[in-house]
Amino acid sequence: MKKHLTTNKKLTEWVDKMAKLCGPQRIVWIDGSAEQKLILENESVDSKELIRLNQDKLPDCFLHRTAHDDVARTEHLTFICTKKKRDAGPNNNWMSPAAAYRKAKAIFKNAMAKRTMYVIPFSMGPVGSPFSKIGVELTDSRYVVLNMLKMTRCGNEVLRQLEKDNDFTKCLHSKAQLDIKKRLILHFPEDNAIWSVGSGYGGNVLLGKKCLSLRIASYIARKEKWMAEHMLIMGIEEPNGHVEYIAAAFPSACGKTNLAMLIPPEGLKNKGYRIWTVGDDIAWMRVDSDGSLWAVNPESGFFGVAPGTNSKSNPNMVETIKKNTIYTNVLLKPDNSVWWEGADGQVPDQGIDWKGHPWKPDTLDAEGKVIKGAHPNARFTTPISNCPSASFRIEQHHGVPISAIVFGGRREHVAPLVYESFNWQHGVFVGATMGSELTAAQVGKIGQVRRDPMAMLPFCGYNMAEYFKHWLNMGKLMAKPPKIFHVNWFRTDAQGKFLWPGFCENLRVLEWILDRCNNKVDARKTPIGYLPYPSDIDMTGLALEEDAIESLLKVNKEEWLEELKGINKFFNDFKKDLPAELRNEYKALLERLKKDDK
Ligand code: OXD
Ligand code: MN
Repeated sequence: MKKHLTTNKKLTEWVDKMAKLCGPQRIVWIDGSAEQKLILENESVDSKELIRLNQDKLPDCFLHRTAHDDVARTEHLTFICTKKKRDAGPNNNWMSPAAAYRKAKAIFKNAMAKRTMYVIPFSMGPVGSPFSKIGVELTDSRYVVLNMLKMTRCGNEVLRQLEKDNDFTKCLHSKAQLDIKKRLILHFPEDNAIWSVGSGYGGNVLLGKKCLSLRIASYIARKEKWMAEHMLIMGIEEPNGHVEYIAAAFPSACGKTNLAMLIPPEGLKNKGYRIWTVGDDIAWMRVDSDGSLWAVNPESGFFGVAPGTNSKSNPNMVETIKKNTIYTNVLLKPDNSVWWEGADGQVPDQGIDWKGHPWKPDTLDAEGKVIKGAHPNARFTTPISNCPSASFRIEQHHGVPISAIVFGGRREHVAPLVYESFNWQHGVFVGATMGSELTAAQVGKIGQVRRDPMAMLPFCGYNMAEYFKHWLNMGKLMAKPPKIFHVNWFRTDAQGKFLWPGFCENLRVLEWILDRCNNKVDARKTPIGYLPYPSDIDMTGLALEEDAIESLLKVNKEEWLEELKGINKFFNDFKKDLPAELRNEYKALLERLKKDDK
């Protein structure tokens, strides 16, 4: 493999120092070439880290299985390590940098013995864009390298950029023994560094993603006056050919990826709508000289959840993952292709499950539960360039202008299908009080609301009270701030049946949102914000139950008064740090609800 190109002393000295700590047998610099990718794939197949899938059906596709206890992000082992505990806030686990380095060093010591240390220079955002940030990840996992090649721009072009930029996030990862008792995901915002050890699961080890692009980036963004958010970015091409962009934040399992690449339902497609996908998970946003907010997706791939992905939920993703994709923890079929619960087609009559065991449908485990073929958090990693709806703006250094910010959660009651905030400050309150109900898939009482402000609770790299202040301040920097909305696709009727069909039909709501942004429709003023008149949501080709749209757009005063009690409790966690503006918004909403006698 080729030698590296860098003259960046800060980088070479750091690589030497980390190599001394981890004791690898050799060091390989990732150059981003197709030849090197092929070598790594072949080596991974030989070492059984990857299984080559049926190349006729799934060209350039591979399967990887993680350790059984290493299948999701481990939030309780994830820490923000700042000198002062207050800087991490009540929303984060905290460790002092000294204690964290000491603990982690003991695990990293010679952890890469007899292994290769790969040096991955990567850029989050298009290389050279003023939005972008460079990181360098050191890892002893080929799986990590092959994933990073899809999820980020990496290799020699980034090293060349580093000759000019010098600064980078120092990312160190080792699988070590993949021992959950020796697993730590540590962030050192004051040192611009991330150390992750003992895991091989994407969210813990693809350090450009949640660790850099959200936790570290949110910390940097506050200082540099921009925003790093857990948001999809999508372009909506309107019948007149104009494309408007929105950014949207939903907690996990609320359909962010599906929304980002939806195909319009017949009625709207005939009108001339089309969707362009910019990103499905992360948005970096800056105020430009035109006074509006512009966004880039720092990633270049999707790391999506496989179960439930099918031609109804996400036809564009079904196309995207047919080639050049790494599947993790899905079922292997006898023909060497893959399957997961909720995939298209028939359930296979046999296969090898995500744990590597022979599998047949409807087999029960010792506790009487059906054994799954794929882990519920099984994933695919695939480049955005595979996606039929990928926006041509993805590589543009300036990103896209954002017309609307949309927050959402999973609520059976309370939140209507859509509402618009009165202004930026009220919109920040709407985002800060966002919540989702726990489902049977999560630990906790079903129906209980978990607050997840701006869907950033696990990803904000500093005190969330300061994050709210930052949002409020950003509004003041914009001459033309995006309008802020809240949506809820999950409202149910008295029998517990969903009132709204969701999926591609959600575009009907986005159409109203854009009409509001362009002052094309009036709205009904309610205590919680502006709501649509039912006739302003285009229902062409959609048959809903009678009165469903009225029920979807109802604001129930009693439910909202109850909701405010939960919000008050949540706000109290931030004590005196909570910005007065949010307290005031709380009081104003309470007043409006009390006054409202409808
Ligand atoms: C993700 C997540 O993987 O939010 O995107 O957990
Ligand atoms: Mn996410």
